[in-house]
Amino acid sequence: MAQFEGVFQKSKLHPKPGGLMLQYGTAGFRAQAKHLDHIMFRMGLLATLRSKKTKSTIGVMVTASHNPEEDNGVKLIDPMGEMVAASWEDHATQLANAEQESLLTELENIIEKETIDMNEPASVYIGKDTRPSSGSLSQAVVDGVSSLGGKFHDYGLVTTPQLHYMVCCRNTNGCYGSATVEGYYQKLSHAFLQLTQNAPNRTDDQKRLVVDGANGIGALKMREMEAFLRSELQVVLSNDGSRGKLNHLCGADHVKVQQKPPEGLTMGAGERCCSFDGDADRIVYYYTDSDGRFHLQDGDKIGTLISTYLKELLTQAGLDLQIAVVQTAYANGSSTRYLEDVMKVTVCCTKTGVKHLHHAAQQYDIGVYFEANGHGTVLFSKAAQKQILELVKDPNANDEKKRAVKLLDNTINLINQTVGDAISDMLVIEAVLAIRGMSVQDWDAIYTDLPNRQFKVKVSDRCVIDTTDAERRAVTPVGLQEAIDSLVKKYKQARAFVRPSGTEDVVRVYAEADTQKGADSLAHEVSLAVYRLAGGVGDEPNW
Ligand code: G16
Repeated sequence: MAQFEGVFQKSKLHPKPGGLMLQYGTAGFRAQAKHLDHIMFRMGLLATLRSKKTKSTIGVMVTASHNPEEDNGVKLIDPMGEMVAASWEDHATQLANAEQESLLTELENIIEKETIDMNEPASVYIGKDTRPSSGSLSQAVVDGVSSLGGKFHDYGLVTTPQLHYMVCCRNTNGCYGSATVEGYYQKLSHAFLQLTQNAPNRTDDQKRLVVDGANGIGALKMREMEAFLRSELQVVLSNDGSRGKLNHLCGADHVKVQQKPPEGLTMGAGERCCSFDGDADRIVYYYTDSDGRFHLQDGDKIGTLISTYLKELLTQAGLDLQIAVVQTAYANGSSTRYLEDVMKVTVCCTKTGVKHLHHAAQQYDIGVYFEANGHGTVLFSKAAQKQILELVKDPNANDEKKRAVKLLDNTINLINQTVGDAISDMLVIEAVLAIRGMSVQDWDAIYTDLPNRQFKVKVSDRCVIDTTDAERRAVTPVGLQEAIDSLVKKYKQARAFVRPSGTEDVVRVYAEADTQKGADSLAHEVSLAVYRLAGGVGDEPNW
């Protein structure tokens, strides 16, 4: 234990409140910021161990993404920029919950289980969002890393996907790009400008996009990036953080769940708008029509737009690559039907959380994954990228093939393959709309969403709900699934499911039906069933 004397001393500055237990959730730890100082210190320790184990740079992002400003959280990033391996989530929970006096023992347990050579060097990249608590919490991460002798690079304010990108750039020795914020802007903007050359004569109106920055880091980074886009995209930035509160009545989560525009944004009829979330790893698009009706293009519509575009290019390029779309239980039934029946692409469904979708998407030549909430990206297998590159260089390819494969190559460079990225996704969508000459209305018309509704229910312990079949069915508490099944039967084209959130202390309820009234009523009835059978607290759900 003598080698951990430094850890022991430093840990006294970041003591764990006795009895406080937190779980590694859908995307890391998330709670009120005041409970997280010891977690950050310990995640600094864990990232250092993970770095020694993998002999690579590891990322630690201080953010609570879509949660309210008072919350905070931490996401750990593995060497290729993906979410940390599931097997280390248990280590994270063990280390986070060890009482002060058993911290070193827990640390040693992990070192032993993972056979970590403590003589290996360690390198950790750190980033943070704009929450008032993020500064001191990221300092706690720094303390954790340094107390175990690790080296760190603090990027300060960056979006979550930017940090994922940096980690991947570093561990590929620059093959993925240069590990600087400027390198990120240059790589993406170059690809975007190349792509939009294929859509000449666009008017200023067509280049204009209203962006809701959720009063977060995405707004700051969008401002920095604007100059790189050379007016090919004319961003009108709202909720830029100069006045409003982070994620408050704005941002991608608010827009998706409430199905209405954010506050603080002026939108003309028919105008193309989008919202980022608090750490800019999610995006949704929307517009209002001339009757003032709100139309949402969520993650399902984004996945459909991008996969249609890619499939068309593959056909034009004559490339036989398998393309699949990965969704979750939240995917609108209409989107799944469209993808399977009209587009004839493979669709698979995983549990919520990009870590699950990412792994499923890795099984295909091209895996397009999007959660309905707007979190997603596209993965190209190494073999697929090789085939595309070979065709780019093929002197015998005809003009149609050449054009298609060049577009594919630039699209790969525009996509942040490490994780869902609001800025990168936005540029891909803008490029696809421009190249295909589509308006936001054309995009919306690809298929019509089934009306749907999401609610949250407070229960005393959300862990009493266990689910199966990619969260589409509840296994416990007894009787809940039977209750949902009989409620669903009362409505047409209906579906409903419940699951415990992994980022907020609530149970999430999703329902869809043939009418909005039906979806609302089904969601309400299912919420009541959750409240009664799963230990609801406070007033009965109302709407
Ligand atoms: C995180 C995850 C997403 C997930 C969302 C909600 O998003 O990265 O994959 O969909 O939480 O999860 P849950 O329903 O379990 O609360 P973000 O943008 O908040 O990091």
